[in-house]
Amino acid sequence: MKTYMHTDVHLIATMMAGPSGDENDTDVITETKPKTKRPPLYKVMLLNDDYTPMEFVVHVLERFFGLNHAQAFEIMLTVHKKGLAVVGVFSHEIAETKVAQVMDYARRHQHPLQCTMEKEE
Ligand code: TYC
Repeated sequence: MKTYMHTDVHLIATMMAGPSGDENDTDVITETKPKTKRPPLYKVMLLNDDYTPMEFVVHVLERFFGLNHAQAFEIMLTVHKKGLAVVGVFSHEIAETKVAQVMDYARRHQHPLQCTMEKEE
């Protein structure tokens, strides 16, 4: 189980030289500031191929990515024309699940459709 809590430690040192002539007092104050960091996000991408039917890709986008038919058709066409497209951005665990679901569904239907994930910059 990963956590994304980071802590910065700032050190503040003050040399005290009072009128007493005491030059040796040293106060050291340590402040810790908890810093929350958002977990990394992952792009899930669909890759083009020459064999998977367009209607199957549209169905996959509706079924696993919650897109309506028009959105799904548009993204399918982008993949078809450009070679690939980002179909969603998720946490590592959700992205892995989406990729596995799509790959398994395509395999069961004997289509070579490929789905991959990549860490967002
Ligand atoms: N290029 C495929 C065809 O012409 C359609 C297709 C689109 C396949 C998107 C994969 O991710 C894909 N039948």
